[in-house]
Amino acid sequence: MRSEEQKIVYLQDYKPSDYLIPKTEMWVDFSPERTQITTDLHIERRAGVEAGTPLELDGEQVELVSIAIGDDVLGAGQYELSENGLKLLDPPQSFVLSTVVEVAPEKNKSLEGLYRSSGNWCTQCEAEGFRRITYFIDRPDVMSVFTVKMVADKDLAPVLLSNGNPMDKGEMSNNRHFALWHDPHPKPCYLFAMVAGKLDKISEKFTTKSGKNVDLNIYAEPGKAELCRYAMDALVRSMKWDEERFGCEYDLDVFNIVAVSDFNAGAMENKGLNIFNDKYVLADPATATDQDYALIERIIAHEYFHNYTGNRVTCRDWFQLCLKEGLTVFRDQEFSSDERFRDVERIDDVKGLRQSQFVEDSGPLAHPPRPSQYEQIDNFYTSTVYEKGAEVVRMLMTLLGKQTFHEGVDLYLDRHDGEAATIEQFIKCFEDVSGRDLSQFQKWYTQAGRPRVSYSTSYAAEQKLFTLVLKQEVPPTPGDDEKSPLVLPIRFGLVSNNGEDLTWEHAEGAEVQDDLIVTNEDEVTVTFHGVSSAPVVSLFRGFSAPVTLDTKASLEEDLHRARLDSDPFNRWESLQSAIMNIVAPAMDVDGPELDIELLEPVAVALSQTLDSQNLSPAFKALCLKLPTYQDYTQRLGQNIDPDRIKTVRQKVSEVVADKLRGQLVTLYSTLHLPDDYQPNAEQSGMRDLRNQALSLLATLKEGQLFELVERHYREARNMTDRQAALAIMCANAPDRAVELLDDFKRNYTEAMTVYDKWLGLNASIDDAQTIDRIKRLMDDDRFSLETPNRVYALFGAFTQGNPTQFARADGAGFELIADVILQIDQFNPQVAGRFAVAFRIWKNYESKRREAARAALERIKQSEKISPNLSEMVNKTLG
Ligand code: 0A1
Ligand code: ZN
Repeated sequence: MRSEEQKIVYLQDYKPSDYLIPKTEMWVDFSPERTQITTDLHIERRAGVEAGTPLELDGEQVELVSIAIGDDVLGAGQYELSENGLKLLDPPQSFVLSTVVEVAPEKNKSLEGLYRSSGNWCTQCEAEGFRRITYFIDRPDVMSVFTVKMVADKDLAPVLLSNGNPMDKGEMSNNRHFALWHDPHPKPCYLFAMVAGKLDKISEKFTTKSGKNVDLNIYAEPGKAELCRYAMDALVRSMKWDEERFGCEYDLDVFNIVAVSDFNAGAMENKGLNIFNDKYVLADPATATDQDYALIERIIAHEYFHNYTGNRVTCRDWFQLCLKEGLTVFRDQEFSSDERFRDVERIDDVKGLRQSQFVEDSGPLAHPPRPSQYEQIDNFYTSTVYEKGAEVVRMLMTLLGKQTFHEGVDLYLDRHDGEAATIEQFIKCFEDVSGRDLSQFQKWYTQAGRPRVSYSTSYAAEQKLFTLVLKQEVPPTPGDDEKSPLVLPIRFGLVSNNGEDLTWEHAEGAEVQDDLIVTNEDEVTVTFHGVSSAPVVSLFRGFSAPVTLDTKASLEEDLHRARLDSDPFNRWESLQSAIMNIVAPAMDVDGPELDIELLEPVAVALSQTLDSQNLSPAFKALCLKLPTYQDYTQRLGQNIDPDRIKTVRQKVSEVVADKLRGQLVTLYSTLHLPDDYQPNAEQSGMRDLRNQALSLLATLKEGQLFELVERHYREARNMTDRQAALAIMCANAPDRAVELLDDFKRNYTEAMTVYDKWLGLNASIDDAQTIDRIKRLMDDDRFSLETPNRVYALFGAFTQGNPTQFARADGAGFELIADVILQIDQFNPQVAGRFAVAFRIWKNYESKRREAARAALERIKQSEKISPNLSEMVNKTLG
C-alpha cells in the first residue's frame, strides 16, 4: 500500500462497537501444513443500535472455509469478504456466528498472529494480530470470555496451552490429543494466546495472601528449562511484591510463561499465559550478564503486573496505550527500586529516558504519551508511551503523596475492574481521592515535547531571604506550535556550605510544602524567609519531572552539589553536568579547543566520590561513566559531527583516567568479589565498578593496560566480566579485539543469547572494516534476518553503539541499514518500522551526513511495495 492510501485513525472518531461478543468458543486443530480454527462467536447488538446495522469483523490472511449462523450456512449476498475482513449485512440482534478458517503459521514470518518458532506454534496478538487467527471485532473494548479446545499430534505438540485455567485434557484417535482451556475473565482478543509444541518446564507453587494455591510453570525449548530458574525466582518475588505494595492478588489457578526464540518484542502479558522473547528468560552466570539478569527481573515483573494494569483493567482504544504501559512501567521501576538500590535504579531509568525518549521528543517523531492520531498502532510502542508515561504516573505520586496516590490506584482498579478505560477515567480517580483539580496536569498526557526550565537565585543575607525565579518554556514539536505550561512537581533542597539542607520559616509565591514546589506558571518567583546562610539550590531532586533543566550553573555550584547534595540523583547529575558544561563547546563544529585544565576540579570531585566511605560501589560505577555520545548530541542539538564528538570524548576520558590512574588501578586490583556468583544488586555494583575502572584506564591505550584487559577476559568466571573485557577491547584496541572475539566465538557462543553478544560486539568496532565486517556477519551460518534477536543484536549495536560508522560521512552506514530495512520489510513490517527509528536524528547531523541520510530515507520511501508500518515511519521522519 502506498502512503497516500493510508488511513489515519483519529481519537476524536472513537465510538463504541455496534456489536459485542460476550462469549467466544474456539476449536483449534494444529497440523504441520495448516491450522484449522473453528470459532463460535456469541454476538449481541449493543442496546440502542439500529436493526440492520451491518457487522464488520476484522480478518487478515485467513482463509474462510465456512460460515453459518446457528444451523444456517450463509451464502453469497448475506456477507461480504474483503482483504481486511468480513461484513454481515443484516445480522440478527443476538446470534451465534460459526466460522471455520484456515491459516498457515509455517509461512508466517511477520511473527504476528499464529506462527512457528523452532517448530513450536505460538501467537502474538497485541495490537492487531488476533485478526490473523480468526474473524473477530479486533479492538480492545470488545471483551469476551474465551473457551479454547486445542487438538494436535501428541508427538509434535505434547504441550497445549492457552489462557485461563485448564479444564480438561485427553487422548484422541490417530495419536492425537486435546486440551481444553477456559478463561473466566472477559478479555479483549489482543490478550488471547496459544502455544502448542515440544517444551520442557520448571514448576513452582505460590500461595496468595488469601491462601489460594497457584501453579507456576515456565516453559522453554527442550534442554533450556534449567535456565529459567532466575526468571521463576523473579516471578515469585513479583507476585509477592504486587500483593504487598498494590494489594493485587493473582486471580487464576495457573500462571504460565513460555519462552520462545522468535519474538518481535520483549514479552507479552496474555492473560495467564505470558509469552516471552527467550532472551528475557534464559540465564545462568556463564551466559548472562548482571545487566541481563536485571532486565529479566524487570520484564518478568512488568508482564506479571499487567495482570491488573492492562488485563483486569484494559484500554478503551489504542490511543490509551500508555494507560496500561506507563502505569506498568512505573510499577516495574518501583519493583526494581524496592528489590535493588533505589537511587541507582532511578539514575539508570533516567539515563534510559534521556537516551531514547528525549531523543524521540526532540525530533520528527515527537508525540504525546497519548497521541490523538496514528496510521499504524505498531509504531506507537515507543519510549514516549512507555517511559514518559511512567514519568507522568511518578509525578502523580510526587504531587499527591504516596498514600493518596495508592488510594487513587486502588480506586482505579476497583472502579474499572473488568472494563476498558481511558486516561480521563484514570485521572478522575486521583481527583476523587485527593480533591485536587488535575485538569492542567492531564496535559502531560496530551502535549508532546518537554519543558525547558531555567532558574536564577539571589540571597539577601541581612533579611535572610532566598529568592528563586523559575521559568518554563515548552518548545514547539512538529505540527504543534502552541504549547501550554505544565504542572511541575519540583523536589528541592537548599544546600548549605557543609551539605546540610537549610530550613526556612515560610515560603511564598508558589505552592511549597516540605521539599516540594508545585508550579504551573510560565514564570514564578518563590521567596524563602528565614534562610540562615546562602544556599546552593538543588532542583528536581530524584528527577521529579521529565524536563530539561538549563544549567547555566557555575562549575563551583555543580561541584558543590556533586560533593555535598543529600540527594544522590542530583549528586550524580551535577557531576555529569559539570563535565558537559566544560566539554560540549569543544564538540561544536566551529567550537573552541577543549580546555583540559578545566577538567582538573572535576577529576578531583570524581576522585573524592571514589574515596567516599558512604557511597555504594554501584553508585560510584555510575559516576565513572562519563557522559555518553547521546548526551552530547542532545546537548548540541544541531550540526552534529560524530567523529568530532568521538575525538573529544576520547580526550576527556584520557585526561580523567590519567588523573585518577593510581586510584583506578588500586580499585581494580583490590576490589574482591565473593567466589559464589550472585546476580544481586550488591555484587553487580561491585563488578560494575571494577569494570568501569578498567574501562576508563583502557582509554589511555597503553600496551600494559591492554594486557590487563586481556587477562580480565581470560580469567573471567562469569559473562559479566568476560563481556566487559571484550567491550573494552572493542572500544580501544580493534586489532586485539578481533583476536579475542574469535576466541569468544569458538568457546562461548553455543547459546544463541551469547552468539548475539558476539554479533553486537563485532558491530560496535569502529574501524575501516566495520561495514565489510557487518556484511560478513550477515553471511554467518547462524545469522538470519528472519530472527528479530539476530537483527537487534547486530544492527542495534551498529546503529546505537557505533555512531561514527553508522553516520559515516560517505553514507555507507545509512545505505547498509536502508538495505536491511527494505529486506526485512518484505516479511516483517513491525521490525522494519522499528529500525527506521535509527534515522530519527538525521536532521541534526552536519550537512554532508544530513544529505546522505536523507538520500537513504528517500530511497526507502521510493521503493516498490513498502509496508504501511515502514511508510508511516519514513514519511514522518522525513517530515
Ligand atoms: N504489551 C507488551 C509489549 C508488546 C507490544 C507489541 C507486541 O507485538 C507487536 C508485543 C509485545 C508489553 O508491554 O510488554
Ligand atoms: Zn507492557
